[in-house]
Amino acid sequence: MAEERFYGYRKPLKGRLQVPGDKSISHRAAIFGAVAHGTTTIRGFLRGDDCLSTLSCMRALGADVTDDGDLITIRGTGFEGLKEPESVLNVGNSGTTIRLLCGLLAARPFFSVLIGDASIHRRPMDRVLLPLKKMGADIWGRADDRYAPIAIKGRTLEPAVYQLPVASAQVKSALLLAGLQAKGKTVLTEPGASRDHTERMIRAFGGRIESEGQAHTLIGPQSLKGTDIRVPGDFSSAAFFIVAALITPGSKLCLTSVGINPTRIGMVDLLRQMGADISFTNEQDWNGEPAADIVVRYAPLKAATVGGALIPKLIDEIPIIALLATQAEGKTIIKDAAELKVKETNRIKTTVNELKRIGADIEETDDGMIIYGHPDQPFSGGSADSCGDHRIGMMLGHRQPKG
Ligand code: SPQ
Repeated sequence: MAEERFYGYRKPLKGRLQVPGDKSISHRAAIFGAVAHGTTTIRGFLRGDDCLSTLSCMRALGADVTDDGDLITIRGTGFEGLKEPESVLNVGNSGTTIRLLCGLLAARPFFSVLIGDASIHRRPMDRVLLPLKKMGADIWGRADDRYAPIAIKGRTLEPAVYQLPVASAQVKSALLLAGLQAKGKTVLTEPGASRDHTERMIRAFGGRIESEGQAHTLIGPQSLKGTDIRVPGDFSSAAFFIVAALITPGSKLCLTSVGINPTRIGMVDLLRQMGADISFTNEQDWNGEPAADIVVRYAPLKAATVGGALIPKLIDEIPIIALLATQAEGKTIIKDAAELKVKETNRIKTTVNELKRIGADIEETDDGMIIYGHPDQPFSGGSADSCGDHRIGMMLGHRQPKG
């Protein structure tokens, strides 16, 4: 009975809803719109702080951006139209912004400095700075290039032939943005498939890039052409509602026009393995990005083990998957997820600690966590802290005390 459960909502969740636009795609649309020639319009842009930071950095670099509250219009002047910013570029809390801008600005012939908030200044930047230096970039970071602030004296770069040590869309995208401006063939190889929004967006803006398995090849320099972008709903936002429905008996939700890019929806494969009833209808193509309505119904779930190649495809969903696993019968193991340690917080620690504080049976491991699901045992309750991390805050928001 719904009212006897501690986790989940008291009443079944029923209806249709649209989640906000995809964060990763919004960042890229703002950057590519500014460096393309001609007009780009963006519908469905995510007006969260992170993407607004990207937009404000692009404005500071000279991009002509107007926002009527619905449609964003960028009149792009090509890579060569960007100009030296008058002040430091502040990315706020956005790792995507700082890393992608490193790649973009390393090839522009001017000086720029990138800063962010305290969390950004603790996140590793050497993963981007080292390969950019191999391309010839004059780029420096605090503590032997490990952290921001970052200073860049832009110059002509060599193309990259680089094997990424970890699957990272931000590293890949930074190097692709640099490679698009360098003369010759850039070839990047990843150990696993990270999200491919940059590759799709290069094509949407008339650029050329080949992907074969985990190898991505482009020949620079390239000139891009402005286009009309529709940003689908963010699967990572939809994930919170999917879990809310899955843990609340009697629920059925339809989440409309959500991005279902295969590199982003590893969680759907996992949920099906756990016994979830989840399906896609009304499939569409939005500028090369697949989108669909997602229909999800409550179902009792069983534990699963997740690791390997699936991890990059559900990395941002792991906190909410951990919560879900507390309500799935048996022992769920999440492994090969050490990358979680270098997100806005160490998401292995924050997920485990905060769920433990309210009574979950969960333990930390070196590269993930183990969750013992007890669907029939209420949590003890208590207070928990998002630790300033949006994905932890949203996960904890599902907690609804009994009584
Ligand atoms: O921008 P930020 O803060 O790094 O965003 C996060 C998030 O959870 O909001 C990570 F903290 O998502 C990353 C994601 O984990 C966004 C992203 C992208 O848009 O390219 C790629 C992923 O990171 P990675 O490790 O693949 O580079």
